Amino acid sequence: MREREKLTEIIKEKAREIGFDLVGIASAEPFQRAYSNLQKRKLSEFITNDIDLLTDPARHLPSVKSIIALAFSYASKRIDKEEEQFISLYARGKDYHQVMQAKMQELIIFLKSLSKDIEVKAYSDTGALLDREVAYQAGLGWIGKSNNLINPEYGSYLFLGEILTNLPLIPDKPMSSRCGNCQLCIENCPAQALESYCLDPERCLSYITQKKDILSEKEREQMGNHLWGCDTCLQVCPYNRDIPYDLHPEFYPVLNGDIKEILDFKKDNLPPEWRESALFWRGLRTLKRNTLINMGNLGKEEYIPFLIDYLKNPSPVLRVYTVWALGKFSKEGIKNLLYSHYYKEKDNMVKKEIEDVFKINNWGEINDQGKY
Ligand code: B12
Ligand code: SF4
Ligand code: SF4
Repeated sequence: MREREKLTEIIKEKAREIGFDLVGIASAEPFQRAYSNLQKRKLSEFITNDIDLLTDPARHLPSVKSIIALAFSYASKRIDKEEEQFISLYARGKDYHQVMQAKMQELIIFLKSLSKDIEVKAYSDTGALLDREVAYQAGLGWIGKSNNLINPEYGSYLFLGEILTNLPLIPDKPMSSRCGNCQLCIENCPAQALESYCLDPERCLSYITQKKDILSEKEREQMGNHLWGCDTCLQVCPYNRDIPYDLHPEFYPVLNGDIKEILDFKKDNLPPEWRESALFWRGLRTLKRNTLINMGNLGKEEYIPFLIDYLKNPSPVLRVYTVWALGKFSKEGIKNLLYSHYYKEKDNMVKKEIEDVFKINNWGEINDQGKY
């Protein structure tokens, strides 16, 4: 076996021994296909809009000759009970960023044992390089119409990561799309965010549940019972049917949603499975905001006492969503409660929300002159 082939094989073997389900090698040439696709695409606030940086590995490591693409499956069948709130599977186990970094570090230590002059840079959702495009170039799968990277054996419940290196390795061949005439992800997307191979990130529920600003009326309605993320385009994909499940205990789904519990979370009473989940990066306030919206959309009477209590929350942003959720219960008692709260409320944003709730419910006008 020639030297480069041998080196490539040894590295792949080590990656599998560490536990990665998939490993492949991408060439370090700029990603031309992605470059032209990205020029036509809307990008989200979660990634730079510098297309060169997104598609040129040398901008990340000038000496780069190859990219080792890696993936872990997080597919699971361990969720069997109905829950009030929807939490995406990827956020129910340990934060994949940490698991990936630790496992990639093991591989980097091995790479360093092979050569003194080695240079590396590792990313998993952490850099301005496209993880899916790297995985596609390295033959780990194809990017489907859902935008997810799909492997024929493991499906698309995959976490992706990559190590850029100056080692000259043998690249694998990209896989062409096997979506064929299927359109299931496009037809079932609850936010109509997908159009063949393209995603409108601002419509995607996964994005809306993570977005910081005040959400529009439409976004709140669309969120439904989604506390975090959305898995519909994964759930309906035929390539996720006959796949291996529960391969890594780190990703077993241990986190369950309980609306009332979340509203009571504080830094010092937070269960470890919440602290260690990938959904925690946006902080407690975003989770509470989403929970209040979920309550409004689910509309169960049993939520009313919790919501009334939340009108005393010190955060004006959370009071805005509390008012909105209460407004979903078109009851005389709620109208009177919001009416009297309006005159105690000091924050203009919350007052404006109460005015909007009065308008939407045809409860008459409410304003600082005290008429309604
Ligand atoms: C920002 C971001 C998001 C944003 C925006 C995603 C987007 N597609 O624009 C939001 C919050 C919506 C999101 C949601 C999700 N994300 Co995300 N996200 C990212 C992040 C940080 C950047 C992705 C990005 O903006 N890419 C820009 C877009 C334009 O590129 P792309 O998605 O690769 O799209 C390619 C194709 O569309 C293709 N293409 C475009 N046009 C055309 C036309 C044709 C004809 C063809 C063939 C191809 C093609 O070219 C593009 C470039 O390769 C990456 C991590 C990273 N650094 O890469 C994770 C990442 C993509 N996310 C991931 C995951 C798991 C998710 C969710 C499943 C989470 C969830 N359950 O809620 C959803 C899936 C939503 C979906 N259908 O894409 C994984 C993907 C795993 C996989 N198997 O694909 C990643 C790689 C994180 C990781 N390291 O594991 N995400
Ligand atoms: S994650 Fe949900 S909202 Fe986003 S594209 Fe997939 S199905 Fe649509
Ligand atoms: S649901 Fe169908 S179209 Fe969508 S990614 Fe899966 S195979 Fe492709």
